[in-house]
Amino acid sequence: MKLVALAGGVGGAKLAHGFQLALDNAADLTVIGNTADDFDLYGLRICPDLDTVLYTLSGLANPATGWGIEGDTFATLEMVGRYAGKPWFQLGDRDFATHIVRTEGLRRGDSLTAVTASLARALGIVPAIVPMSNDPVATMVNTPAGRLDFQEYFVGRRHADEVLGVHFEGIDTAEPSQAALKALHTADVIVFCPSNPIVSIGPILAVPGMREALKLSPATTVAVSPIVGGQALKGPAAQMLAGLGHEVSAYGVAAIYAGIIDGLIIDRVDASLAPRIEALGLQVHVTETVMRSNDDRAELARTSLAFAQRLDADG
Ligand code: FO1
Repeated sequence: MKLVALAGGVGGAKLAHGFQLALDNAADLTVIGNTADDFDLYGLRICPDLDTVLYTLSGLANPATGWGIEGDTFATLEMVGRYAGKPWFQLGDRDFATHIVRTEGLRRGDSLTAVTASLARALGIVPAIVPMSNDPVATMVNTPAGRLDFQEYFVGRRHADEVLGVHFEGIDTAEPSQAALKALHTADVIVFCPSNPIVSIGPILAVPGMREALKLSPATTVAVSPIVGGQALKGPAAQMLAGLGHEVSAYGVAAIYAGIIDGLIIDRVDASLAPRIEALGLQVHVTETVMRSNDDRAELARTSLAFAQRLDADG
């Protein structure tokens, strides 16, 4: 059973970890990661979403934040701060190593796919972690304060600005990575992890050719709603959905994904939304979706797979 998970930030990485725990053979899992959050800082290429998956699947992630490395120290950043002013983006010493090695690989001419695979191998990760594209794509957020780079909006200004629009710079000329296309082509099940539908899953779907690859894939495709009880479990998904005119609910997520997925997993607290979601032509499964422990991650992973397999069997 070949499984592809589309993942953005922390929620996506947690469910990807659940699949790694739940599958008999973790090599059957490919995680396609969002790279539109990527940016350059201090001359280094930072890929926060790929790194969150790398650290989570290797057991290195900081459980308090979900991103960065547990127990990391910040001596390098402290020194950088003495030279270049107060840092606004927290990069730990060990995390810096990832960015240094990645940047060196990219400068050498290796693709982001190759560099990411090499980092994953070094960390002992069995599933494939592949970028949506090898080409740079940058999420830009339109706010009343003007157009902001994603990390400036998200981290620098703590996603406090109203979101008037979002666009993905470079997306028109970006190509999907061959690794992502191949994984979609051979997948039995595709899962959209509970990541922000606008800025985490949105860029992956916006890469030209990606929607077609999803449509052509023989896989059953299900998503897990990142909106529970009208709120995002983490991050600015709720404000973004509202700002862009979507309903802030699992129904709003369903409406965005309708036509691309076969089914949506929603939380028990949202059970009453099921009939409206079904009216969009989607199957619905209601379960606990909040992942507080590794057991929760594995359980949600097993539930997602069983749901997809049931939809497949129902034809
Ligand atoms: N998120 C923050 O809120 N503040 C940070 O200082 C921060 C640093 C950081 C460093 C490395 C990394 O891989 C991720 C980091 N993140 C930080 C998370 C990241 O910016 C966001 O979670 C994603 O871009 C949204 O998916």
